[in-house]
Amino acid sequence: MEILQGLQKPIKELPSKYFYDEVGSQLFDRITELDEYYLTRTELQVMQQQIQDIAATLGPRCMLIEYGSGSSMKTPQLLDHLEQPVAYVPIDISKEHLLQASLRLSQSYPKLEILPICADYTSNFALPDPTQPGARKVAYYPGSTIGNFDREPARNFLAQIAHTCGQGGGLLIGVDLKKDFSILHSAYNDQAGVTAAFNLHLLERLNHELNTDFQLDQFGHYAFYNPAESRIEMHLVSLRKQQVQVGKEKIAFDEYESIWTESSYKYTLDEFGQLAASAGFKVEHIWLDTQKFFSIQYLSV
Ligand code: AVI
Repeated sequence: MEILQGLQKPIKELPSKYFYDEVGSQLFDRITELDEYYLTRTELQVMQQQIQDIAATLGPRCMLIEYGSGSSMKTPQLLDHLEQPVAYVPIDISKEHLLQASLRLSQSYPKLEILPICADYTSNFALPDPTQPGARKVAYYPGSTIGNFDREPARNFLAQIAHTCGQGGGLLIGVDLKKDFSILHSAYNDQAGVTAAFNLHLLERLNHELNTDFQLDQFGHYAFYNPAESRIEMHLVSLRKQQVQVGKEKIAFDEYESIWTESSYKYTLDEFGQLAASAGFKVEHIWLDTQKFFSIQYLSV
């Protein structure tokens, strides 16, 4: 339904959350290893270099709530340095990843209470109570995934996190920053074509899971930085005039008409500070790499 509605809009669009099936997630993992895709590498470097300070800022006895935890690959680094963490709450839509990760972590951290939640993390899920009462709630949202939200949804989502964590709680978040457009452009137009494959895979997924007949070689990957809107826009452009069957409907494409598949907003530190403030957070601490490409920020409620 959401898919059909998106394709019937005057400017066609598909929600970027549909990228992440098994193959899409593997393609994304490959993106994170690309030379051009500085985000993951830089966030990891900042995290490694500043981990003592980050852990000290988060403080003792917190309940760590990870939004979109996936395989919880980044979590041990944090858990290893936190002082007496009380509980870890991974939230992810993929049950398999969630349970595998929870099992793995429970073996490595036998004293830590692990309370997985299988849910769309933007939905209104109920937070479980840890056995030990009185822990401060600290949310963890790495990867600059906040950049994939439009402005108003980003504010609403951050406000929801602030509400979940409550007074005394906080959010540790990775935020990609504005920079030279050519660096941004390369990050979403890699030489090896992995980002193009990731984008096109969305159509392949629709063909498999819905009744659609997109011809993959009749669409092209197109990503560019839109400075007026401070975002990378990713599109799939129809290479000819064509019709695509979507269930019982036929969707008509003009030559060069596009489907908007993703936005990735880039912020200055001031802009993100304003967004955080409008959602009820105060920026307590910012950690940066030497080139100021990427920030890790601790926001308090
Ligand atoms: C998940 N997210 C932060 C990625 C980004 O950079 O916006 C998704 C992505 N799209 C293309 N390349 C990576």
